[in-house]
Amino acid sequence: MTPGKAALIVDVHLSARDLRAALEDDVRTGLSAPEKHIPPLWFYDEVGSGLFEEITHLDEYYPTRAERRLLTVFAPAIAELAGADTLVELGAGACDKTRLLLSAMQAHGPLRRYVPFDVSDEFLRAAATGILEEFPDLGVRAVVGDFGRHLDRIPTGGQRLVAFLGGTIGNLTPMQRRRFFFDLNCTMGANDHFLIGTDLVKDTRRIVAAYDDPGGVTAAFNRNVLLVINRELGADFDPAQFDHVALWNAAEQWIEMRLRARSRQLVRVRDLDMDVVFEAGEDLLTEISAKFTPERLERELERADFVVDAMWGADEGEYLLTLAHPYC
Ligand code: AVJ
Repeated sequence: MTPGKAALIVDVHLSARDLRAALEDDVRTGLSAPEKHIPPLWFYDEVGSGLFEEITHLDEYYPTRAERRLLTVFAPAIAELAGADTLVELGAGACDKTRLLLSAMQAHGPLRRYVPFDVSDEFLRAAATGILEEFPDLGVRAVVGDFGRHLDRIPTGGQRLVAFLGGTIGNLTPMQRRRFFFDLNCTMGANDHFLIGTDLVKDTRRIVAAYDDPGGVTAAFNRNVLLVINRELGADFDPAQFDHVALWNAAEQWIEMRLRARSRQLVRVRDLDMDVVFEAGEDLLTEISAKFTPERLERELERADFVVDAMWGADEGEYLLTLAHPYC
């Protein structure tokens, strides 16, 4: 470490053992449920993270580009409204978006700290190290945790901008979302701000196409969760026997990704001593990705005691950035 430069500090609240226990729980519960499901968190091993990165470059997958466009234009306005000296980033944000925010915050005022928060230890260290190289005066305090459980471990103090980008909030059910907004609000001070990126409801064909590309990258990403379960828990899924399905649930206003058994499948999960039957045509629900209207998001935030400062992107109707602060 160069003298005079800020150090990288990593707080680990989620060990490899905790993660494994969580996967065991999720597989045991999800595969024995009448409607089989597995949380989307488990897509993201090294291969899955690489496939997601590939998805963000697909012509059909518009949200990443839409969010980056908005940040490129509005990061200075966000920095000015938030007036923050600390950026907290929830979830695995692509680093180029982080840089847009950090640069704007630095140009605007006294940027001191960056707190990336993620479940993946390795990902965090790599990302945080890269940021430190570019912003050598920044104090980087990385936190390894699960935003469903460890929001209260995020360092407080100073004036913080808490960013939750990429539309990841869409992976939560309305109940989980409500709980998340409420828990987050409880950890925030009167001068902190919350920046959230959400995909918007739009032409259904366009949304479905973003989750069902003709090159099959999203299908490979979807099936990868079976390979993760095979490797981590000694299961014997044959991914080739499952079709990738992306469908729009109009009642819930979300995309569902499913893996549909092409024929009857008998799957053994060795480490859980568990045998699972998939009937032909039976689905495993692997992800929901909720889409919003600006009005609905504002209502949900207000219900969790947030006040909306500004929304960007609502006019184009493609993607939305929202800045809010706790109502005190
Ligand atoms: C990373 C959760 C925002 O829901 O659009 C992309 C994940 N799934 N293609 C999304 C994803 C299929 C993505 N998020």
